[in-house]
Amino acid sequence: MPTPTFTSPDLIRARFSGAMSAMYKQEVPLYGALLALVEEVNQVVMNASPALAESLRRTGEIQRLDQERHGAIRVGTAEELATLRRLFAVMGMQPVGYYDLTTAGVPVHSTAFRAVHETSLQVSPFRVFTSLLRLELIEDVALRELAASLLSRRDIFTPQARMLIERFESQGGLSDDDAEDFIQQALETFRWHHHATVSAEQYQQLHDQHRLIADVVAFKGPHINHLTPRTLDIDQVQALMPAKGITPKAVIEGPPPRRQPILLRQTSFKALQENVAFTDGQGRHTARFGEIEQRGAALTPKGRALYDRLLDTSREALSGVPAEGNAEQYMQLLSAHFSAFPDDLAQMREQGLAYFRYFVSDDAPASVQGSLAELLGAGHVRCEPLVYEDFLPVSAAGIFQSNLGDSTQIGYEGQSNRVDFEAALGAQVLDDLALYAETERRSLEQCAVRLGLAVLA
Ligand code: OOG
Ligand code: NI
Repeated sequence: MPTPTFTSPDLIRARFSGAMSAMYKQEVPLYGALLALVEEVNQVVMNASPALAESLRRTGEIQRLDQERHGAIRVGTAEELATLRRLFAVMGMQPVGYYDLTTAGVPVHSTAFRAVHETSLQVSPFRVFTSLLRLELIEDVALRELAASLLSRRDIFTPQARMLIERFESQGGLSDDDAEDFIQQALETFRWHHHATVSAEQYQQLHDQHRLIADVVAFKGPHINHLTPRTLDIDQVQALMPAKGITPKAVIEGPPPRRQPILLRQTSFKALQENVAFTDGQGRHTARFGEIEQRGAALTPKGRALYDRLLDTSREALSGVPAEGNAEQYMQLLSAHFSAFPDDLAQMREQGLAYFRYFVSDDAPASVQGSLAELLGAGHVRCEPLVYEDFLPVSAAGIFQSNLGDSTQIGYEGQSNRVDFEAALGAQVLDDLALYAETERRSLEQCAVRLGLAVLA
């Protein structure tokens, strides 16, 4: 028998991401408007800054820019989460990181499914922020039982999707035809359902407990609730949104504007009020929204600790949570506090605050001597910061809250519970910092080989 040729998981992911974007554009036309605006601004930024365009070319980022997006879904049971893990594995996506949102008053914990190797990320950086509802946090016993019974009665995967996941696992891959079929079948899980599975009264009860609970429990599936394109200038897009009929949330989450962007800045537009059919009549549900993000350098543990400290002190200095009324004051506080974070790549590198990728310059000699610092100084080696591929818990909570129309921040008692999350997932989540460190190390090894050095440090 000839050996079967399988479609690369990276290509399945790239195609799935494109199919999802097309579906969401149809479902939420405002997402299409946002995409067009982001593309327009990205083009203006690249034209105005040849240095940035050159750095995007050198890292290959430029090819992934216009197809770059992340989405988010919320599921209700361990079985749903574990099956999603297997579904995402078909597309070369693995769970990275653990995010506990209960401290911010959102009864979920989460991970991000994404590709982990730099070559895969370059083909498609598509990521899905995936949250599991923590039913145990619903205090009302009858309501908790209602939620559990609704969840136990639904299957969010098509039988054909389940079959193709199993085939992928047993064969070690999917043929082109199967991959195409898989993409269509997997898409069904993320589709919007106009029909709710509950009565109007049950919906109200779930909703009154927490709006998120109604969103997770009252429908046939975990509809994709947003898709987020990557912009090169989030302040610009935020400023231009109103003119396009899009109302952004009050503040951009994450670090303040900088010459050298770090981590992740995000803003979203308010969730839409959509008509839904309950089992006994018409109603409305608010869940789906649009978001944009600007990604910057991935930070080392030292850099991240500094970021967390500066964010905390900025927020402590603000009276209340960032909102409409104090948005300007918050941005000023952020900028003032973050002046303690070097805004210069050489300093960020020398102080060990960010991860980098190293490249040998085209005109470097075939063999050289020297330390990394010396070779960088001589221009034989260049570096670019690694892009942050993950999420930020405080920012994610802000995005959740703005879309749940909820400005209260009362945390649930207790208890980050990574062990329970991983038991539900059926696997451990990967450590994002280890992934960045490995990418950096691989790039140094490649440079050493090219320059005829045993090591480069
Ligand atoms: C997820 C919100 C978090 C982000 O970009 O931080 C998120 C959700 O609303 O389900 O997507
Ligand atoms: Ni998001």
